[in-house]
Amino acid sequence: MLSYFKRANLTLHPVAQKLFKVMEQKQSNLCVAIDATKKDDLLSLAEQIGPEICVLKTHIDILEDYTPKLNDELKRLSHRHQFLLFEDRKFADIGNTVSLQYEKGIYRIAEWADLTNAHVLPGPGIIEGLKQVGKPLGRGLLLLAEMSSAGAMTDAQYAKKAVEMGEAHMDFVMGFISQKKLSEHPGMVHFTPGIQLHEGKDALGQRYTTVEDAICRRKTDVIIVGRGITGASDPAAAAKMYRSAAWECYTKNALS
Ligand code: S5P
Repeated sequence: MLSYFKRANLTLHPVAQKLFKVMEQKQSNLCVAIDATKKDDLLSLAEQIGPEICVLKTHIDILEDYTPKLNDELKRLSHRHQFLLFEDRKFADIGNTVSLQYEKGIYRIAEWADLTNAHVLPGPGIIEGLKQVGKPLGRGLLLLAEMSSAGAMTDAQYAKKAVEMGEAHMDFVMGFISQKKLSEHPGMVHFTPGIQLHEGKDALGQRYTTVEDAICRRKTDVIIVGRGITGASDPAAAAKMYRSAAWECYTKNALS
């Protein structure tokens, strides 16, 4: 398999290039989902795990004390620790509406998030709408091709369509949220949520698989870990452990 370093040279997408380089420099293919509802918790966790991650994933709309100043604080942290910011907005509307949701409103996502994501349910207009806003700012988009939750409607046919839509818009789409590698294009990055140390589930339909299963066997690129790290008694130590496990799988893949 190609190294991330080689893949950086096989894509023209500015965010994918930057991500591959950060991954190689930091030896990290770990994205942490910090689903905090207070901004101090978000910032303090980001500060603790910053050195271990290539991407910080946020749900900005769950914060109870959001102020626009947070955008700058997140940007500062991302520069200091060299990680990218991913707002997990999961856009799902017609092109015109999502372009407004992405650019305007309170959160101004396009202003600070290097990447965001969208469902493909509405068809390619959603990509066009987000692209109008994000491409001039040098942003990137991930498409949700498969979901981790039990009973998800993202079957093989749906995932195939998502990949086709993504590959037809590679000037803005840089990858997928999926449970396995779906696209053979070296520039497409696969992010996989639903990761913990052991297989299992939560009380609300989330399903977990392991780092080894996602990266070694299903050949995805970046693991997304939330409560496995943020709920640990020492989140920095947990992040270190997930990072090295995921990196070890990647290096094994890259050698094969
Ligand atoms: O299919 C998905 C897609 C996403 S982006 N399943 C997911 O769980 N996610 C997100 O990943 C979810 O919104 C959450 O922020 C994170 C998983 O968190 P965890 O605590 O279950 O690891």
